[in-house]
Amino acid sequence: MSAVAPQSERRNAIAQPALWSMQEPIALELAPNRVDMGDEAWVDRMTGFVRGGDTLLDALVTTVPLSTGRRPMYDNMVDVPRLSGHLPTAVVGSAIPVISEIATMLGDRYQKAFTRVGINLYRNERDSVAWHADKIGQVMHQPVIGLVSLGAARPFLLRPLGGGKSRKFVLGSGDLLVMGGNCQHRFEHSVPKLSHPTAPRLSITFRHEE
Ligand SMILES: O=C(O)CCC(=O)C(=O)O
Repeated sequence: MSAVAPQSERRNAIAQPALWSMQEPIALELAPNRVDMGDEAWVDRMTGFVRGGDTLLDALVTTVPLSTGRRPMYDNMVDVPRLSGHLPTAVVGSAIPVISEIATMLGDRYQKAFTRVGINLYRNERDSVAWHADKIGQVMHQPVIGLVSLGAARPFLLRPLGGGKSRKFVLGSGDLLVMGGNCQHRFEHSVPKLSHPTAPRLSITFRHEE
């Protein structure tokens, strides 16, 4: 990761949230629908899982240090065009309790300990993440990765590793998407750039230990 983006830059990336959604963030009862991707891979989806998404987005952006990640591309290291960070355990446990509530709900449902929480901020339509499979798929058999999307709706794409027809999941604010089974072994995912102006979007990722 490169230098942490100053808080003013992170705050400026956030549009003024609509007043109606400035409520205390809560997670509803977890009741996702499963999409069978084939090849023993699946995606669970629940729209509107988190309420008060703008408040949560604002709290995360102002609390968590964010920086530009780097990844190898061909022979070079390149910036990933988004800001990312990890939530320290103390923040997960106390300052933003809904995060630990979600981790517990996911843990109960998928029988894993979701101890690793990260966030990714897509400041506008030019921020994105290229096709990739999660690195934990290289060391874990059938990892489960949960993500909650906040802010502007963005497409989240999944396609067979190395290319092929992609499947689009449009994630709106408060929506949950969980990848499991062989997803990290047989598929890759991306959040593409958009060609029209787009407000900020933040994803919260939940990963577990073996
Ligand atoms: O932001 C997202 O929805 C995707 C996050 C992701 O792919 C990652 O962090 O590996």
